[in-house]
Amino acid sequence: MAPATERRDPTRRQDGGVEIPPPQPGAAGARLCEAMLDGAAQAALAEAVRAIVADAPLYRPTMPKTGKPFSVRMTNCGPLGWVADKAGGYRYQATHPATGRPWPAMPPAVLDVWFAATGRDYPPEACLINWYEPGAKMGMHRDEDEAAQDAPVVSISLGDDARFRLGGPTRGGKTASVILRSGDVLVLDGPSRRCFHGVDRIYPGTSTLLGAAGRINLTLRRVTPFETGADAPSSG
Ligand code: MD3
Ligand code: FE
Repeated sequence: MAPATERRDPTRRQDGGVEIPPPQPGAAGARLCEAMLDGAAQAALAEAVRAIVADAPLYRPTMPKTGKPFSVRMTNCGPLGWVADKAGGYRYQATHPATGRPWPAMPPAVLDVWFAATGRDYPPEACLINWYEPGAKMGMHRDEDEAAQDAPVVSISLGDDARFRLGGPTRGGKTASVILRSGDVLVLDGPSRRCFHGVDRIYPGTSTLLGAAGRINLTLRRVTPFETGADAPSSG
């Protein structure tokens, strides 16, 4: 495994997946890799998430202006984590907002999924871990706190099914809804990376993976553009 700060030889080609039919112009490039992770891989990832949560506990973010709490609880792993609170707004930072400690490392299996699913040779910097209990949802939004808007985003689903919705580059208009199941990997590349999206609901009891109703989503993102050219770090 190459260190997460270095480029990797992209010998593992991207896992194909199936494109989600774009619901609007400007929404192309969303690919669903169904069952990319088998049961054993899902169980191993769930265990890795438990270890991360033991070190970096789930917390409930709040909206910047209103202070309204999210229904989803969150934590992160990797060099950077996405956090949100009324006082500081939406941002990336290297430490947990409650413990002040650095985020735990990204598990190698998570990096494997990124490289296999994207075909890119640079690593993600942030892995946001979302915990949906029954009734939790995520309203339509864009991921726009990353300078690296041209890098793909990868989402890994574990546990109960969820209804995911993809819109277009501006708010409103037609959407496509897709059920995300445990072991599915969703890749947002190209124009879809900048599109509105959300999670309407989860379906409690559709998976036994987690031993309780609920869903975990891992969202892998590049935050800062990876340097190219003569000054780029080289592996080996
Ligand atoms: C489409 N999470 O954390 S992941 C998020 O299932 C987020 O927890 C949802 O949206 C979840 O920001 C959806 C799939 C996803 C992630 C990023 C995207 C879809 C995306 C960025 C652009 C377009
Ligand atoms: Fe998002």
